[in-house]
Amino acid sequence: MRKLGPGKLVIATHNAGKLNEIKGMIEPFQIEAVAAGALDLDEPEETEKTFAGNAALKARAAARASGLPALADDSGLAVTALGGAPGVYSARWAGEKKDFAAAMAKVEAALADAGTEDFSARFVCVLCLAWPDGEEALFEGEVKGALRFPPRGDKGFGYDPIFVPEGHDRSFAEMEASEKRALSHRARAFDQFIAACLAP
Ligand code: ITT
Repeated sequence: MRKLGPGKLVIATHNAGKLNEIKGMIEPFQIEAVAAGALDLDEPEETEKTFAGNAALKARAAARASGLPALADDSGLAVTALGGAPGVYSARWAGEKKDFAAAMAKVEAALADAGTEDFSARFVCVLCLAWPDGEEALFEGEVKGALRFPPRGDKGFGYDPIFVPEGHDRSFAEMEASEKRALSHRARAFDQFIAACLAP
């Protein structure tokens, strides 16, 4: 696998929650993380139906526009009783205003409509590293858990207040960043990225 040497890496996301987590994970390495927003890069439309497809589309666009290697994250919440929804549409369920209180209420209502007692869910993250010459690599991570209502906690972002990871009794939004980092879908995908591209 092609290694990433010291230098700049574009973090191809416009989501501040993701950006913070990824910056924290990259900190120990000799990599200078540059946010897509700081380079004024466009936010491409996510037209694919898979996490991998959308991660690649975002990373490719950022690498091409910047001439630098770029790392994109496509992620979401997959609820078992909803057939994996909201899945790749997790951001869209929050609408244009990015209202995640509304998105979490939508999930709760959909579960009530389904009349199910199965509240199991997982968070999925696919990272794509794209190089300006067109080479790409994908890394995937997931964390299993269960949904719990009402939402609890004020840390994290997105659907964190309703997601309780397996083996724990607090939601991601009730955990310190370091605790979430030890468990999360993003951290698991990131560990694979480190092993393949950053470790000597
Ligand atoms: P970028 O495409 O610019 O990265 P986005 O928010 O549109 O930002 P996605 O299309 O990947 O990103 O949407 C994923 C959504 O899933 C995101 O908006 C969150 O609400 C949710 N999500 C992903 N990871 C999460 C996490 O660790 N905790 C809570 N919610 C998460």
